[in-house]
Amino acid sequence: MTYTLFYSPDSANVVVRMALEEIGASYEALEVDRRQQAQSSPAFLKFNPQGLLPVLVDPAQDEPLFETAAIVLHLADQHGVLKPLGAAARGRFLKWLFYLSNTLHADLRMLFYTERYASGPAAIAALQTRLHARVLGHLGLLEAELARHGGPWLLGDALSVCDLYLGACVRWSQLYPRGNALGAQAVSALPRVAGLMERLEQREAVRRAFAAEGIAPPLFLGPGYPAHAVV
Ligand SMILES: N[C@@H](CCC(=O)N[C@@H](CS)C(=O)NCC(=O)O)C(=O)O
Repeated sequence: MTYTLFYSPDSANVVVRMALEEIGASYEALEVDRRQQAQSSPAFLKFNPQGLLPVLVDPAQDEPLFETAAIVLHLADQHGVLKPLGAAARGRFLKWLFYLSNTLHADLRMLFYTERYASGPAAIAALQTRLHARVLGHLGLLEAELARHGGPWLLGDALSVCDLYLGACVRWSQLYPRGNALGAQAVSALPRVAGLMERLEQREAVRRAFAAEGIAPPLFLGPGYPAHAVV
């Protein structure tokens, strides 16, 4: 059984790709050229009517999957890995996965595409300032959660898809929007989040996922831009 992942370098697909690599699942990756707006083409809209990456095709499912959190939750459930195994931890897993998706990633998206939410340079700059503060608040909350239980991963002892999702968000927050990203010092000021990033960076599967998208280390702390990313 082989999955198909639609991707563009350094887009949200990298969260799914890290999960696929960690699982050791068989998948093929098809690039959607965002420089040509291919994510809005009729052919791609059949897979995701939102015109957003990622999309994962699981041949065992009746429709293609979109939404990063839904895809990685599906993979974790199908393979029984990258999630807490005890029934009592299911709620904790879901709440943090949804927090990353609905709060941290949602605010990052608004920061990356501010021109879709505000008109004119002054309004855009003002909204970006508010969003910087919000993203820092979210990262501070995650730092406090890691301090509360002692880590090393967001859900405690074991790596989960939440850590992969958080890693991508922390990476992007230092890179995008180009010219007005948060900056690496915002992350290095959070020692527990930064420590989690260092642990992620050491993982072979994580490095393979980024290498497949043409992205070299450092991946999470002071990262650089890929050759042709359009986030
Ligand atoms: N809520 C979506 C957001 C995905 C998303 O923001 N994808 C971006 C790339 S990181 C995208 O496809 N952007 C193209 C566009 O907005 O035109 C998810 O979690 O999958």
